[in-house]
Amino acid sequence: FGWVSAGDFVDIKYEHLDGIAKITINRPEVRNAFRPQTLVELAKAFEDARNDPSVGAIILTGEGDLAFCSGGDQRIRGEDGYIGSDELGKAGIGRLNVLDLQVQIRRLPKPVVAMVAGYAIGGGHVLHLVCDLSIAAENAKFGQTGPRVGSFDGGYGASLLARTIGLKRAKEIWFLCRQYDAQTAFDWGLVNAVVPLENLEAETVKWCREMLDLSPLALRMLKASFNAADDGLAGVQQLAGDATLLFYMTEEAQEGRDAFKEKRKPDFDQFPRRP
Ligand code: 1HA
Repeated sequence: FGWVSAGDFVDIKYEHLDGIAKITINRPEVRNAFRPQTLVELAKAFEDARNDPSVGAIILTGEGDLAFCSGGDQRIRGEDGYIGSDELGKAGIGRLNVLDLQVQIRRLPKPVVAMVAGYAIGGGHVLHLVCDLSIAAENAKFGQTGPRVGSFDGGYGASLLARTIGLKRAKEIWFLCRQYDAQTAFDWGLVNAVVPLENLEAETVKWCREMLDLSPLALRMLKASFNAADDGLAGVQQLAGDATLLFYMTEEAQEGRDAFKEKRKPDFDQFPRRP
């Protein structure tokens, strides 16, 4: 495909291609389960993709064909969360820092597309859920395992799932811990498309390229608008922040700034009081 590395990481790969950033969880030996370090690296890559003006769409995926992500690495789950082997695990204190990543993906004002081959399970399922779009390969499998392994994500993991596919189905997924194939996920509105595994990347890149042809500001406003109600005041804040961004670009707002700098009274009479 011609992806070019955009940074060196241990647990992930971060690459760019023609306006698209691809972030890959790279721990295939554990079905791309995440540890605290994985999430810190993901946060850095997403932050870079957010700040890079050449990036207009972001793909989140997992290395290999067997899994998108299998959630928290159960081998390093301590008594209060997932314990890192570096400074993140200092004093053996556990972390649930995937929650920060979920928020980051939703706040990031560019479309994020989950590219799912194999398992999207547990905390890995919630990661695809918080992405704006999901493209699945035919071998994709979706599900939550919390009540089986002694965990639950009652935040976006439950509420956003219910918003996405309905309350009864969301409760079924969480209460029974079954696995669902790609076709069922598509029928339920959990993914946007199902394609043969060999076409997964091409199809995902195609969707990204279509978005790259569109107005970035319109996409930004839409993402903030879709999230606003569900994210409460934080959602309103983001949408209002975008309104401020647009307002700053007007002569009316700039008159306020200029008057302050020129130590004069602002002249807002030149601007209409719109009906
Ligand atoms: O719920 C939360 C949170 C909630 C609130 C706040 C923060 C949260 C953070 C995280 C989570 C969670 O993610 S809880 C849910 C944790 N994940 C799971 O319960 C899924 C566990 N894995 C599986 O069910 C299966 O492995 C699988 C359906 C993904 C794949 O099955 P498969 O293809 O039969 O492979 P399998 O042989 O099971 O796995 C291959 C290797 O990967 C195994 O290691 P090996 O025997 O080769 O040494 C397996 O142990 C390892 N592996 C798979 N998933 C994980 C894992 N190792 C550690 N952690 C995993 N999650």
